[in-house]
Amino acid sequence: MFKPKPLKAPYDAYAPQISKDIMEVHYEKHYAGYINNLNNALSQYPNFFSCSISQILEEIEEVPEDIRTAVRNNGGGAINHEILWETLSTDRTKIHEGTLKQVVEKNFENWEKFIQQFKDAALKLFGSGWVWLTLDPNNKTLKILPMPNQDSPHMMKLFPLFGIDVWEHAYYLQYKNVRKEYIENFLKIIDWVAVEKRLLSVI
Ligand code: MN3
Repeated sequence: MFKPKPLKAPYDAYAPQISKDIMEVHYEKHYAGYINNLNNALSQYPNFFSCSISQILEEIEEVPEDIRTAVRNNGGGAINHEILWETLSTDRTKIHEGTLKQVVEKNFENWEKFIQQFKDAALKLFGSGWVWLTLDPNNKTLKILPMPNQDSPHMMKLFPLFGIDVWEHAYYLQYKNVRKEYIENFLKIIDWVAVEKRLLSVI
């Protein structure tokens, strides 16, 4: 069985960028629900519990057809939020000067261009989904990747470094329909040190 991963800080620690109410509902209802539904689906095929969620998603075609959609949606929902909890900061870290910045500059020319492209993609994504910064482990290139629903970059054998959740549940309680303001504020509380740690784990 998969267990929910804890947040790094209390629900109110991410305000004012993300309100306590959003963090609480997002964690306790949405995220916990994905974990629960994933466990329920996999309980018919308990061998999968010896794999990590990312391994299961990388080989999603190996998952029996009767539970594949449930695993895709809820396994994606589980791991996507785990990456979010890992890469959100309560201490307002600055852009890191090390490897992450160098790799971003190599792929996007400069940090500002990367941020602008990321914001544009997050604003443009239609409906529910996420926009990710991914690393291709084969050629070590970065890509800004919009994905619908809870689809995970792991399904495309890409490694997600961090992402923004643009489902309305992630911002509507606080920002209503003003997704642009949510995106701006969200980017102020990314833990770039944690993002760099993820990068260093695969390069
Ligand atoms: Mn969400």
